[in-house]
Amino acid sequence: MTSPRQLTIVGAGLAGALLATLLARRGWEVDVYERRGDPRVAGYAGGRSINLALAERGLHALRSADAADAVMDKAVMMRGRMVHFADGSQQLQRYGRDDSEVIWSVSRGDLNLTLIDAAETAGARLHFDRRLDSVDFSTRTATFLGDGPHTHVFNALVGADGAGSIVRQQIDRVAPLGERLEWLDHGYKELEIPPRVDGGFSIEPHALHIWPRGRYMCIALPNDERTFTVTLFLPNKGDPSFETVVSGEDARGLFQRDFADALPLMPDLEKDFESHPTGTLATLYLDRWTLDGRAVLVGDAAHAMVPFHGQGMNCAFEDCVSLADQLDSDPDLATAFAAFESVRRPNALAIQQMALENYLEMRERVDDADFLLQRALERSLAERHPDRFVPRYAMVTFRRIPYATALERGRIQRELLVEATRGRTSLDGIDWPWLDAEVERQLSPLTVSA
Ligand code: FAD
Ligand code: E0Q
Repeated sequence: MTSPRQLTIVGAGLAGALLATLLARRGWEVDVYERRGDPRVAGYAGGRSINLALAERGLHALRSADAADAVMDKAVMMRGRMVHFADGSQQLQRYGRDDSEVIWSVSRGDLNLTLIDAAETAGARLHFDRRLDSVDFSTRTATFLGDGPHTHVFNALVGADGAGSIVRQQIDRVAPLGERLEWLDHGYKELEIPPRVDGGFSIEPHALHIWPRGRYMCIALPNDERTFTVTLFLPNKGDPSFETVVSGEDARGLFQRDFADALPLMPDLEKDFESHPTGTLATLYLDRWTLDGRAVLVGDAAHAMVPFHGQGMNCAFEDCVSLADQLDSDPDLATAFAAFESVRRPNALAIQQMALENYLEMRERVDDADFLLQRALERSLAERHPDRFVPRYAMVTFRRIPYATALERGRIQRELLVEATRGRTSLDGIDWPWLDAEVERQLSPLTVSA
């Protein structure tokens, strides 16, 4: 069966705008409906300069849409985590082997603008100020609200409308998706470090700064305009939590005690803390992502995750490339959607799990002696067996092997690291012959392209 090459995408966010570009460039007729106004007219409605870490998976997807150069023009390189310890000392923990293995801080607003431009240039039709309200799947009619209701008859609907997806809600009414939302009992608040008086960055620009404090933490990512966006992650209950840290004055007290080196860099802490909303965090699990050939979910709409691996957007972009490839190779939409779901769902589940694990690692292990010893051994093994022993972080961040493979190989590697360092405080006396043999026995070589 051959379906017409026509799609309607709901959401011109990161995934929606990229998918529209990829498909329009391949000759698909694409309509995109977005709740917000056109950011090129009204300014980006996200408002403040919020940034994201872009890694190899996302960058690869941008390259395949010819959008990488425009994005990389304003990206700030981050070589590693700059850990700010409680005693005020700092340490740069490199992410990769050298400057070929780094991640990039990009502005969400600029990135979204670039992708919206790319989608339009490629021939997609964009409709702003159109919020999806309801869908009648029997007549393939979608109703959008803007200046009054607008109905649109679609061939197939792509839900790229984020974690609170209305497409998902509407599919679920006619064919339950088995939705499970697991809330994290932590929230976040975005704050800012302005430039120094001379206009420069006030802390090291080429790093993702992190202040790990056990049950909570702060991070800061650089912006092209010399500011940093700081994100405070705190539990929702207990002490300290968003229950006890309520006013700007409370926030100052917390920073005074726990993030003392950051406090003098944040003149607007009180105002930012009180005026910015507290964000919530959750993982979304679905049993299905599709409604036969009529609808499919991508990105956060299908698999929202906690942000602690910096992979939500990267994963969403990978979804877009995968879906565009399936649509190109299979003329039947139902088959293409089903193939997309079966390839991507296990991988989304794997990165969701790794993102949850990374929160624990970030907030309570990066300053722990056992962890640092395991990391030292990990580096040695990666050097001894560059084709077999690739640290899990690197498999997720610098490679494009399936997330599920990274999770599985990471589990094997972790067991080896724990076993080999048990009861030790240094790498002296490590049983290298045993370890090398185990690596060769348990970890097959990864191909260069992966
Ligand atoms: P969104 O970007 O949410 O886009 C959805 C779009 O749909 C929006 O434009 C919205 O206006 C529109 N929309 C919603 N409802 C409707 C409707 N009814 N009708 C029409 N349009 C609608 N990921 C990374 O890769 N790296 C990071 O460093 C990173 N850091 C993060 C930090 C935080 C604090 C958070 C919360 C997330 C972070 N992420 C990160 C994850 C990333 O933000 C998401 O995974 C990504 O935005 C998902 O893209 P999306 O297009 O699926 O959804
Ligand atoms: C990255 C890059 C929001 C956020 C984004 C990130 C990362 C972290 C901690 C957070 C993970 C890491 N990380 O440093 O291990 O690599 O994107 Cl909190």
